[in-house]
Amino acid sequence: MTQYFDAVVIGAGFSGIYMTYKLRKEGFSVKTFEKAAGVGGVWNVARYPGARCDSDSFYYNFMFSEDLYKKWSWSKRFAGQDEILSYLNFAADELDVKKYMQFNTEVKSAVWVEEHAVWHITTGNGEEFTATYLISGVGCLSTSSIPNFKGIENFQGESYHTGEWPNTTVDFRDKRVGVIGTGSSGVQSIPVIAESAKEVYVFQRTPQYSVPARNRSFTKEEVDQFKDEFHSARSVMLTSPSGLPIPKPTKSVVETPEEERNEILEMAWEKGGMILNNAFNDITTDEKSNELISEFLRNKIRANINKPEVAAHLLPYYYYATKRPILDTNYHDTYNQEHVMLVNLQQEPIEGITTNGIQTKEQEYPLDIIIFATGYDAMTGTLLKIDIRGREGLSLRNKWKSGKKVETYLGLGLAGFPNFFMITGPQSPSVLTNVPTAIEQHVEWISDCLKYMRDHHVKTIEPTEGAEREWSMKCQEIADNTLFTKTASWYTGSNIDGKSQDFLIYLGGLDNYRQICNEVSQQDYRGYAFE
Ligand code: N01
Repeated sequence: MTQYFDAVVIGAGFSGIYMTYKLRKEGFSVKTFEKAAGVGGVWNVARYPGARCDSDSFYYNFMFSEDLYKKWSWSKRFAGQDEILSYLNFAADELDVKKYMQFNTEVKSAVWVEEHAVWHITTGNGEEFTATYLISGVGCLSTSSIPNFKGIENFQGESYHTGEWPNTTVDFRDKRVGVIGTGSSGVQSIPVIAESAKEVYVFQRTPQYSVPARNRSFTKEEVDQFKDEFHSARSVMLTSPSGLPIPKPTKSVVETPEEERNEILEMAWEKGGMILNNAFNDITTDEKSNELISEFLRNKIRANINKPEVAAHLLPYYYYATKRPILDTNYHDTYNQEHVMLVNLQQEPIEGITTNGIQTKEQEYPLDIIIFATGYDAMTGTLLKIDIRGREGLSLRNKWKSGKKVETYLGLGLAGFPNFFMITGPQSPSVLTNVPTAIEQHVEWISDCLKYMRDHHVKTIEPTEGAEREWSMKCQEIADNTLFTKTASWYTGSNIDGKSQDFLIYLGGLDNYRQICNEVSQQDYRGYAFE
């Protein structure tokens, strides 16, 4: 017999854990499906060497509960993957949600059944469920992407994608290792791999700006201080555009006198973390401002690399921060080591993968291990792996198919898909904020919406097409007034062949977004249709 739940949640990362807890607390029955063997989402699978979060650990956690917050003590300024995974297990146990979760279960399809106003959900295990509400907590970066290199299947050595790292130790000793990709994953893993590998070849298509993380262990006094400052930090997080306890920047780069600007930049560089890219208000909107910061960062690279001919290949040229800002630990210094070689793919593109290694236009690089740090089919990729069908059989794959604009309402809902909600969906602030803060806002909004529906005997809720179009245009308009759309990145979908080129993140800031969502619910869910 098909089991019924009020809500089915997909994914047991930050989103799924909090959503499950909230729904149970409000008295809804819930089943949460997770493909992996446990909670953690991306932190359960991106176990590559050096994997670490680049939001300060005491803010990269749940903050809806002071009690929960104070029970956990982070060991370092930026927590590693293993510590974050332990934290998420701790949080799921404290909130007692694992009993509502079914692991090792991939949701394959979800079909809206008009007659009964329920979602019919099928899993990879062949089980079937029905639910009034379907809630996606699949994450923004959970579908790995490996480019379609010619001959990839012929490679005789080991190969790994950073986002699907095995749960065992990969031994780099005496190995020739090739890393393709220099985004956050490549930049974090390359210095760690270089510690033990015999030779490391970095296949770089786009050189990257990077700021030192300046990671370090916390003292007991610092840990206590974070806990004491819970309320003051949280109140800034709830009103800042980034969701971090960093107030809205007020200074323009170009309008700040050179001496003062350099002082601010040097201070931000020394403190490390995301301070630098949050120090001014026009880094991603004004070309001159952006160039001043970009050149500051290029000069740091020039100063860091012993060989000017290598430094020349490492100098980025795109607008700083229009790809995801990167924090590193000894990334650029790594190129000063004799056994670390940079291969500039702008000069010698990859032609294919051979049995023996990587073949570029210039030569074959023999390798024992290839690491694909080549990123993700972000924002939409994971949802599109599930066959989701709304009213009259409307398929999400068709709604968002290549060549069509991706449209959502608030990044939360979709016209034609009743009672379907997305946590950090496309066109919400998500990845351009501190993600757990964005997740908490969405989970609370969705939970309030379901309570409203229950209290008002509403059977279905669904965005109108007009509201969806308006929101999507608004997101694109905001993005078009920035430098973000001038750079090819996973924000724009350009890293995936054939994907439509839309800017998939709301850039108006989490503070404004929160206010808009609150107005929508206060105005009886403006932009939604009820039945
Ligand atoms: O992936 P990416 P990532 N040939 O897409 C290159 C989050 N994250 O896994 O720039 C050769 O950023 C590609 O080159 P180019 C974070 O939000 C967070 O590193 O397209 N190269 C690029 O260098 C991050 O932004 C953390 O020219 C190819 C790289 O592969 C997001 O995840 C840690 C290629 C992909 O970089 C994704 O980061 C890790 C090809 N055909 C991840 N195709 C932290 O919290 C792609 N590339 C610290």
